[in-house]
Amino acid sequence: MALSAPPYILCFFLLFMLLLCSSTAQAQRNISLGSSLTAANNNLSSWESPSSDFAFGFQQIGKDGFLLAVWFNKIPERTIVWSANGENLVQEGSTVELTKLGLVLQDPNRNQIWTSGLSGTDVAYGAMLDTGNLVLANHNSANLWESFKEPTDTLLVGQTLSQNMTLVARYSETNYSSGRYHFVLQLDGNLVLYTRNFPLNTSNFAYWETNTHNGIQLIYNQSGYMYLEAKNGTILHMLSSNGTNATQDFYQRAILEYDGVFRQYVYPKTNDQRSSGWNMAWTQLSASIPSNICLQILNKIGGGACGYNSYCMLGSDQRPSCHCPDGYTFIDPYDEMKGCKQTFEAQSCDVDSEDADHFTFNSMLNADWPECDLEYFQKVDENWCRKACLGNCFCVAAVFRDGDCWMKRSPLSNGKVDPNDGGKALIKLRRDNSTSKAGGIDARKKDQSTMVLLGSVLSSSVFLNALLGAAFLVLFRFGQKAKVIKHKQFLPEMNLHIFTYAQLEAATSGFKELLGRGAFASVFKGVLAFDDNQCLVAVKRLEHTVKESEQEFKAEVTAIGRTNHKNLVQLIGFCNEGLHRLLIYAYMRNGSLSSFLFGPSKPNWHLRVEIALGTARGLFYLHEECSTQILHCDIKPQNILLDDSYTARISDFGLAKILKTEQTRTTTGIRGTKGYVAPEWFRNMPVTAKVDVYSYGILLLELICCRRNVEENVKDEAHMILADWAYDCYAGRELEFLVENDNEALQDMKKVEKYVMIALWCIQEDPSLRPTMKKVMLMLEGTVEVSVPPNPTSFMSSI
Ligand SMILES: *[C@@H]1O[C@H](CO)[C@@H](O)[C@H](O)[C@H]1NC(C)=O
Ligand SMILES: *[C@@H]1O[C@H](CO)[C@@H](O)[C@H](O)[C@H]1NC(C)=O
Ligand SMILES: *[C@@H]1O[C@H](CO)[C@@H](O)[C@H](O)[C@H]1NC(C)=O
Ligand SMILES: CC(=O)N[C@H]1CO[C@H](CO)[C@@H](O)[C@@H]1O
Repeated sequence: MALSAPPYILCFFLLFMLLLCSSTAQAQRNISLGSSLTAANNNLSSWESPSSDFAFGFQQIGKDGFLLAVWFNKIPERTIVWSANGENLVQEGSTVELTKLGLVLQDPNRNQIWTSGLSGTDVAYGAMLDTGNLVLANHNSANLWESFKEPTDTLLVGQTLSQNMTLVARYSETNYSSGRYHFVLQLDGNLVLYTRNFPLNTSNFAYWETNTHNGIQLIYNQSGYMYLEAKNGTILHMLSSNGTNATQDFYQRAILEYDGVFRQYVYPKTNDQRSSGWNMAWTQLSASIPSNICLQILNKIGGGACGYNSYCMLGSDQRPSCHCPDGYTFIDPYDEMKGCKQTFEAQSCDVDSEDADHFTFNSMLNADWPECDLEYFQKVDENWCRKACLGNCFCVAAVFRDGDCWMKRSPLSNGKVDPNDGGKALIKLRRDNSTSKAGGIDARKKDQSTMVLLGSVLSSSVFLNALLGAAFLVLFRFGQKAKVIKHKQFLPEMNLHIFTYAQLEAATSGFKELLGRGAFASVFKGVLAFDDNQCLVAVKRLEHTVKESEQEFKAEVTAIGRTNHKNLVQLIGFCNEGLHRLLIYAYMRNGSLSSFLFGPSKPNWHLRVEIALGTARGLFYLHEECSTQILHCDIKPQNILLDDSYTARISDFGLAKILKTEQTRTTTGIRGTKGYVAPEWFRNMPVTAKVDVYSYGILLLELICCRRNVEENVKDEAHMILADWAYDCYAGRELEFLVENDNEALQDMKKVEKYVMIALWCIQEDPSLRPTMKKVMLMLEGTVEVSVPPNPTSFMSSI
């Protein structure tokens, strides 16, 4: 009968069967005994919840191995909400099996790595529920084990944290082993955030608590509210006050993040809103717990939220980030919470040493390192404080505030920047830029390895032969093949890599994602793989039409490659192949200052001050501290990039100079951008470093006022050119107008005035009246007084 049926009916029948099968598969979510999953590179098998919102299985963590986990399954971001073996990732071929004894995770050699731990009980089946709870049940459908009862760092809607249960922060964003913080509902009814006595699993220092005595459970209810409840059901403490993000429209989670902050996130379920990703749920950002961890962790023992010799600062996104003061670098750039190390040799304590003369200070406003005081003096002035610290070989920094002087000992701890503190920290630095003795030896060792490496690849490359100049021998570390490049060599110091055009073409997927385009170059996003690491880069492709000499390109690359400053974008390498000229820079996640400053969410005043300072420091470095002076010639917000911690990093420096020779010969070839260009470009006057000072002045005004120098849509025509308006406001003593509606700036009018004055000095038409970048920097930092600036245009009228 079936045979005689027309073929299409057969097809329908098969299709129907298929649909039936898949729909029963949808409903049949019981995981039966003996089921197993295997960790494999390209095999995404998992056990999904009926709605597919959650799944359980293996997730690959970089090249480190596999994590047995539960995750949000329908969103592109991998968001893990529970994991079994964060401390102990397993390799490909490992399996998890559901047995009568529960879930058992085995490595490829059948060693047991983890088990859900149910001795002697009879598991009948398991299920991944739509709530995100993974359960194991017996024949009576009674839950014997639930992932909700053994949380890692995340709570989901419907999950409760009962007494004695703990959330442990992971070590870093991508390292799932236990980190430095935990969150516990204690048996005494108090809900507490602790620093962990890493690597031990004990509590160290409580940095937030509800101070309750009868809390019985922390509830995350269906409306997205989170609160601590007493036995009789009364709410003792509300953790999240905003439950408007209904669970039917939003995915939700609350997590103790690796930075020690407990945050609640929501993610829209509908596709059209997807692009926004996970957002903080609490409308008041201050509702993250604690609101500013930088100020909260203050313990006599330990380094604080960011480790020793570093400081913690809240970014404009209200997230804490760790930074090293000038003269210090991260011990491990991949683990910024590990603290910083000095890059120079410490001051000698020998009696007749004149070492003190070799030290100076960099000042940092609002910074402090409490809990490491060496000495304390009152009723002194800043100069006295500086001298006292210079004269004490144990003093590594001093904090000066209103006549009080605290000398600080090494290592600095609990570092923070808090605009409410006021005062300034003076960081002691070795004046000459020589690094420590140890560093010197390291450098020599590296040079030797460079030469060996060089020798081995030399014969194969024409370009390398061209670089035979002795200077290049010590400057470059060659790695024609990616394999040769170790990731350590890839990071901070001046290690330029040479790439082939093909490598860069692959890294950018054929120059697909354009980040920006200028007159002479286009910039593309790319990914470079080095050993185990993937690294985002910005690849700048110079246009073929600009054909400067080979020699000059190399000289410039050398000059840029030699630069190393935290306020410059780091050049990683280059490609010089036929007509192809490309420069490879570190990728800056937070984009350009332009989009930030003129975008919808403006940076706060204190961050703008930091950016102004950082940019000034970077320019000062280019002008005065590099072996060859580098003029930027195109300072503007588009060329100031912001790194992960919103530190200003100047980009495009030196490149302007590469293009210079050809461009300056033509009278119309003004380099730079309208509105930021110094007048001497138009006037047949010598072009010096002062052109950058001019552009910086304009940038500084834009930073102060959060608006562009030229704004055509303004109510009052007199406000169209910011530089003119700013001078009018200054002369008329009505600077408040410049920072209207900016409460933070309005409360800091003294600094606003000082910064406007500095900017007015910078934009003097007469280049000789403009200060050097060094002086600008010292004025911004407050080391040098700012005198009354003349009208910037008075020079023009005298010509
Ligand atoms: C799962 O298995 C249990 C016990 O065998 C059974 O009672 C339950 O109905 C099953 N659930 C589904 C969705 O099949
Ligand atoms: C995660 O961090 C811990 C603690 O520093 C470290 O021991 C472990 O090797 C790291 N794991 C991975 C996969 O990097
Ligand atoms: C969740 O808790 C809040 C605050 O107590 C309450 O107003 C709301 O009705 C609760 N929602 C549910 C679904 O229980
Ligand atoms: C040791 C060292 O690198 N010293 C350099 C410090 O910077 C000046 C320029 O600012 C150079 O001239 C020194 O060679």
